[in-house]
Amino acid sequence: MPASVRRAHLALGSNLGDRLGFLQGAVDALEASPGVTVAAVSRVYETAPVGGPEQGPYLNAVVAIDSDLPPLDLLRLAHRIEDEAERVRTERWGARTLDIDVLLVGAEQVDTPALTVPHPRLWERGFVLAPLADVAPDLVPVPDGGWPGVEVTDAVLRAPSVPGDPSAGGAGSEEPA
Ligand code: A4P
Ligand code: MG
Repeated sequence: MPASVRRAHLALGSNLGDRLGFLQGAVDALEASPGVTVAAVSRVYETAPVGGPEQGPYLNAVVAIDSDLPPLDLLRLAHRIEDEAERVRTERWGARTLDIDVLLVGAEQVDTPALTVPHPRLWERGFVLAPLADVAPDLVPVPDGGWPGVEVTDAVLRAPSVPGDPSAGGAGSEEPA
């Protein structure tokens, strides 16, 4: 029996270089990955950095995908896409061009040194919860006033496979042409 397709959620973050370009590159790379369908893409948030050394603000987003890939394969895919982003723009040490975290893979639970799913810091981070609430509103109650340090932007990530994506120009678009 083939492995079943289920919904997974990946977090994207960038605070170096062409931040929006790196997030779009991640969406494009996911679209192009065999066995992966992009189902929804959140709005783009500008967020104050949490933890780590002093660094610039992030752009964060969440992508919902449908895939039959096991969680570890999704992590490997995430790392491959991160590596490609870093190859495009080799920056000095410090903040990263692209971070992709595996937040949720259906109802699966993984607890190994290489991978923990659900992501262990998922529920405490506004920069993850705000975009996750866009694509999975049933999972995330939005607090009054939103999350501190998290601001929605006007930027839009294109995902041609997503119904209603204005950039796709297909049926279901909510925007006039
Ligand atoms: N790993 C284990 N579980 C997972 C998972 N569910 N998803 C392991 C992804 N990776 C997972 O991650 C380090 C190792 O975690 C991986 O090799 C993998 O085997 P990494 O992405 O290489 O390094 P990192 O991201 O610097 O470390 P870490 O601990 O994952 O940090 P976080 O939690 O990702 O936080 N502030 C704002 N505003 N926006 C951000 O996006 N991101 C971070 C990074 C900190 N502050 C931020 C943001
Ligand atoms: Mg990470």
